[in-house]
Amino acid sequence: MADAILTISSKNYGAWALRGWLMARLAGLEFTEHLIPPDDPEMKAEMLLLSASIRVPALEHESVRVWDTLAIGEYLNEIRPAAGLLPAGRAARAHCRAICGEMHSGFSALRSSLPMNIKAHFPHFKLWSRARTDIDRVLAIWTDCLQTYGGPFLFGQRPCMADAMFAPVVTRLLTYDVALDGICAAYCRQIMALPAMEEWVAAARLETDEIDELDAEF
Ligand SMILES: N[C@@H](CCC(=O)N[C@@H](CS)C(=O)NCC(=O)O)C(=O)O
Repeated sequence: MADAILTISSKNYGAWALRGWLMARLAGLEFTEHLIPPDDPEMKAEMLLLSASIRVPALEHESVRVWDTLAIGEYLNEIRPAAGLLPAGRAARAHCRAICGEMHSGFSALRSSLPMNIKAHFPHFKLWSRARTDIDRVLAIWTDCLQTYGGPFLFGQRPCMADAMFAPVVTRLLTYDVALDGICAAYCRQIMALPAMEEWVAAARLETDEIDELDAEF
């Protein structure tokens, strides 16, 4: 019996769900996955019981309920410190929290005009200029981290909270066929090759739910 329950939504469309799920995997937490389909009419009522924000991911562990991805990441780091969800050095930890915060609160043009849709592929997708600005900032963050900490992950040898926060951006860049330089393309390959990511993507591909407005190219 797992000692935690993680509530998530669609694996194909659920970018925040992916972030929380990947953090839990990176932390080595044993958890039962509770998947609420996005088109379930009872979804909001069920989610309200689990997450005060009526949003997922939501984690339940030893009677503690945590919602919101950043809070889940910090909580996982407290209960599994050896997993290194946050980097060891104080300066690197501050840097990691800063870019996680930037992802959590920003990049709205990228998030709204390139929604996560793992099953889809839109070759030659035309980027809106504000989305281009967001993508350029993300790529600058990645390049800075990879050069500062030596890769192959953002803060060095092992994936951490920041890699989980940016994982749905990696899938979006692939879905929307965004051209990348060698450094960022290699980073995307590293993320997609994580066993947990391979597992998530395989499950996303099997999902049959479709949200039409997210499947349209716009
Ligand atoms: N800031 C929240 C965002 C969570 C979020 O928007 N989750 C989406 C699914 S991935 C959701 O629950 N959507 C349901 C809704 O908007 O009603 C977090 O970091 O967890």
